[in-house]
Amino acid sequence: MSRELVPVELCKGINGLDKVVLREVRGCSAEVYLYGGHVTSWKNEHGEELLFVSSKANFKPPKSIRGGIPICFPQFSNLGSLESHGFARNRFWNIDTDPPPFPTTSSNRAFIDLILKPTEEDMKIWPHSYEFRVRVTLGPGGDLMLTSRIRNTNTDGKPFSFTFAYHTYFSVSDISEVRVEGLETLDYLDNLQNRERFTEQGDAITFESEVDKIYLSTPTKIAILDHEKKRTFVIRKDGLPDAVVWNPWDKKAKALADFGDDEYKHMLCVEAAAIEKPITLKPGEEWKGRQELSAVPSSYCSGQLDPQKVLQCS
Ligand code: TA6
Repeated sequence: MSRELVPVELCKGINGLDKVVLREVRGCSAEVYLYGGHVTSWKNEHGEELLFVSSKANFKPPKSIRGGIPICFPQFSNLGSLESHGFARNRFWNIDTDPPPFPTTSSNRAFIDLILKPTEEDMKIWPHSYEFRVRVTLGPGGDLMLTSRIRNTNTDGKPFSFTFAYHTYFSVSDISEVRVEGLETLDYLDNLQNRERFTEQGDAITFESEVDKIYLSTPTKIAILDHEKKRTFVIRKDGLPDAVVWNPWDKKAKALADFGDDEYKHMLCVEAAAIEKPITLKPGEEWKGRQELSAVPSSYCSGQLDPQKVLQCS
C-alpha cells in the first residue's frame, strides 16, 4: 500500500516529537502530536492547510504549541489556580491501545485514540485521578472530529470539576474579510473587560480589533465564512455549550513570543468550550465533549455567502 493511503501512521515530527498522521483516500490528512494530544494539521483533498500554526510555534516541552487545536483541561484560561489553560496541552499523551467501545459504527479507519492519566507530579497540583481519552477521526469527507471522554477514577470518593475548550486556530485568508455566524444576539463574557457580561448585536460578527469573548449557551452549529477563500468552516459541537472567539490583533501579537507580528491577519480562534458551568464528575462518572469541523466551499450551500443557508445546510 503506497504511503499516501496508509490511514494511520506513527512517525517523528518536529524536534523528533512523536506524531500520528491520519490519511483518507481522497487525499485529506491530519496530524496529531502525542505532546499535548495536539492536532497540528488538517488538510483538504487539495493539500490546503485549514488550521493555523504560528511560524514561531515552539515544539519544545514544556511550552504548548501555538496553533492547531490545543486542548484546555482541567482549566480554561486563568479560571483557577493552575497554569493558563490547564496542563493537558503540555503533557505527553499515550496511544490508547485498548479504548472502551466507541459509540460509532462507521467503517472509518483514519482515527487514533490517545489517553492522558495524571502523573504523581500532576496529582500534587490537581489531586484527582482521571482517564482522559480523545479520539481524533478524519472522516471520509475530510471532516475532522475530536471526541473527548473524561472519567473520574478517584478512589477516595471525591468528585472533581473542570472547565474545557478545544482551542482551535482556523487558518483564514484575511481576518478583516471573515464573518462568524451563529453567535448573534447571544450573551458573552468579555475577557477584555474583566469578563463583564454583554449581549452581542444582531448581525454576523466581523473583526476590526482585538477580540476575546466567551459566548454562552450557543447553538450547536457555528459557521466561519472566509469570503476571499470562498470557504466556510462549520463547527458542530456536543457537550460543549459555550464558544470562545479570539484574535489578539496587532499589539497582543507583538507581545506573544511564539506568534508572528502580522500572523493575527491569517488566524481566528473559535473554541468549542464548557466554561460558564464547570463540569462536575463523581467517581465512576464520565463526560463526553465532541467537536466536528467541516470546510465547505461557500457555494456548497448554493446561497453563496448567505450565512443562514450555511447554518441550515445539512
Ligand atoms: O482563548 C482565548 C484566550 O484565553 C485568550 O485570552 C488568550 O490568552 C489565548 O487564549 C491564548 O492563550 P495562551 O495561554 O495559549 O497564550
